[in-house]
Amino acid sequence: MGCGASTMEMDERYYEQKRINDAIEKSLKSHQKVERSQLKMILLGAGESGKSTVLKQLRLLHKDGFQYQERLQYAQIIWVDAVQSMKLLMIHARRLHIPLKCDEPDSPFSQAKKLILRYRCLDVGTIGDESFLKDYVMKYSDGGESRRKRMGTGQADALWDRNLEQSERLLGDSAETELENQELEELKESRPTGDFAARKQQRQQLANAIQLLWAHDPGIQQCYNRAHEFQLEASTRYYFENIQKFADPDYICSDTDILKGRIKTTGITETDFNIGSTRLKVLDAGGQRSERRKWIHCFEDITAVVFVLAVSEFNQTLFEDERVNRVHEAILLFESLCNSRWFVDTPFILFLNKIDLLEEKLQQTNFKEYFPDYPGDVHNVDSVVTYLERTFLSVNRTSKPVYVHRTCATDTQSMEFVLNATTDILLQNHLKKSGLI
Ligand SMILES: Nc1nc2c(ncn2[C@@H]2O[C@H](COP(=O)(O)OP(=O)(O)OP(=O)(O)O)[C@@H](O)[C@H]2O)c(=O)[nH]1
Ligand SMILES: [Mg+2]
Repeated sequence: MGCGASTMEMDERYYEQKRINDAIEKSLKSHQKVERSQLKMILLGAGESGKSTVLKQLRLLHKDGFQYQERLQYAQIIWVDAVQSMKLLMIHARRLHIPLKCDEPDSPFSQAKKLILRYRCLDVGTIGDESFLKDYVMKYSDGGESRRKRMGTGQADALWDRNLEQSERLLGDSAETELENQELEELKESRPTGDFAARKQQRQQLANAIQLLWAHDPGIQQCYNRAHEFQLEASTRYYFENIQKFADPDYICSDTDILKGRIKTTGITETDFNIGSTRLKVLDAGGQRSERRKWIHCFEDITAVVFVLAVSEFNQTLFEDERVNRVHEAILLFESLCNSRWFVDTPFILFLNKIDLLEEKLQQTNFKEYFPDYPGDVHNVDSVVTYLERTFLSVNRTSKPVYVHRTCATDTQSMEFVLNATTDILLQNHLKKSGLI
């Protein structure tokens, strides 16, 4: 009778089905676990390479963009950076023996020069909390300049950890600090009651002066073309070309302005994103030398490293050490990170950033002067970038993949594509590691 055989068959089929169901359930559970688990991506690279700008693009793409307060703060920062940049161009023109039209007496140009040089950058009306104001004073007070450089090397930081007062005496900084403290107090006091109409008028005159010198003093343009010989903000041209809107004390920054604006990162910031069902934490680390000692504290459990290189900076030196070429420094930094024990099998994504500025620069600069073994056409952007890409990939002594993207971090449209590709890589690698694909 077939009854016994059919029971056995049914048992077998039942157990087979159960095995399959169990396997599917297990796979589903681990899939859910992976989806719920948080991926961690860290942005690394030298100072000013564009890490925070990449983070800003991620915020535009996957979060609610920028807050009102932030837009006000950037308006203030950009205005002051614009005036400061024009001052720097005048000062360095003199050092580089570039004749300036504004040095000729009794002309509208010399009036404009006086107005700009006399302007106290610590303008009333600054918005922000205590720590923002302190950074602001540090950045723009006359005494802050030398101290900022020393802090960039980490020298001042180390001493400050031990004893602030003693270190200031050692560094001969007490006068500078006193000046900064005084300026901070003045700034706080003047905040609510500044004469708004007078300030608005003063800013308008300054904006006109900057516009005049930028457009009609050939010496200023000549000096700007030699800006790689000193330290000038990367977005200076943008600030000058839009100076009238930044002069308005009521101006609220657009997304593009914020992408162009610069606030140096100190420490490491963490931002959480939800991308589909995946949670992604992005760490943005300050890139100047003094900041790098903090990096190691967050190297654990990193899903991927995004290393940002500013390819346009091949003829510039570090802010914190003007004897060191920025791209040479970045190669050494990339080599040590890529081969570090922390990231043995952590995928790296290399952003060859500031491609737009490289294009501009190669029209008038000989790349071979800075990289003598470069074999290609010195004005060919593609060839130069390929050379830099090969140089970076050649220092990877591990078997892990290094994915490469050419980027312009300030361009939202192209960054959307790059960032989607980047998060895909992250997810794929994570699934692979978890044995799910
Ligand atoms: N034109 C252009 N400017 C860029 C690009 N990427 C960044 N910048 C500008 O470069 C400046 C520095 O960028 P940040 O993102 O602050 O640099 P960072 O790497 O975070 O610098 P640290 O915080 O000091 O480590 C900003 O003014 C940006 O607007 C780019 O691809 N093209
Ligand atoms: Mg930054």
